[in-house]
Amino acid sequence: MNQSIHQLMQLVLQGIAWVLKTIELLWDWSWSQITGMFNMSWSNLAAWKMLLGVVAIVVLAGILVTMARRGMEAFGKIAAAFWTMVLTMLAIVSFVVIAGVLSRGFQWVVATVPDRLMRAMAAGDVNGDGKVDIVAGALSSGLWLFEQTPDGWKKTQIDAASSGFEHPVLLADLDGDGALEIYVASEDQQELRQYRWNGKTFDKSVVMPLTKGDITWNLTDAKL
Ligand SMILES: [Ca+2]
Ligand SMILES: [Ca+2]
Repeated sequence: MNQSIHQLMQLVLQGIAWVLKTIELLWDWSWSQITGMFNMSWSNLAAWKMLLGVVAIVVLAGILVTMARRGMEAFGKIAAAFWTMVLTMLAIVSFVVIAGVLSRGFQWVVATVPDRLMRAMAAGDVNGDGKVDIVAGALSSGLWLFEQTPDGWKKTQIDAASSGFEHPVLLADLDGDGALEIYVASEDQQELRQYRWNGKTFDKSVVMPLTKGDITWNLTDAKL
């Protein structure tokens, strides 16, 4: 499709160039005839030819006046048509640009993890740097942290020994100190765990055991 559009544009440009070249040729030939008539020697002409020449000059003056008036009208129409064409092209191009931006966004990969399933993700500032992080629980590759840095998203494995089919995560400030903790249902390890940022790394503790074989669909916080 892109190649067809380019070919169509080339055809349109070639057509416009051909029309302009034809107009230029006709203009040059006609103008050379007009100037040639005024440059010729009138003194040796017969009286009837001089009279015919005067009539021709009067007619020519009328044609030039009409041409100037029509030319002004044509210039206005050409300018309006050109402006309409520019606006139309901009409208079409804006859709193409929107499609391009959407495509770019679709191709934007934050990070990848070596796993085949990741059902749980939560967003919040868990390391106190003022920027929102993403914490994710993968099927078997562990618990992951994605941080925003000036160079893009930085991926860190918080705990390799945490896994489960759902492996849900919750970011909440349950101890009320103003900082988010990470709560994770580590199903394979049969533990509901808490991770707290100590300024350098995460301290892990067990909140409660989980029953073997249970699926922990989700974690949520609530005021009881
Ligand atoms: Ca952060
Ligand atoms: Ca807290």
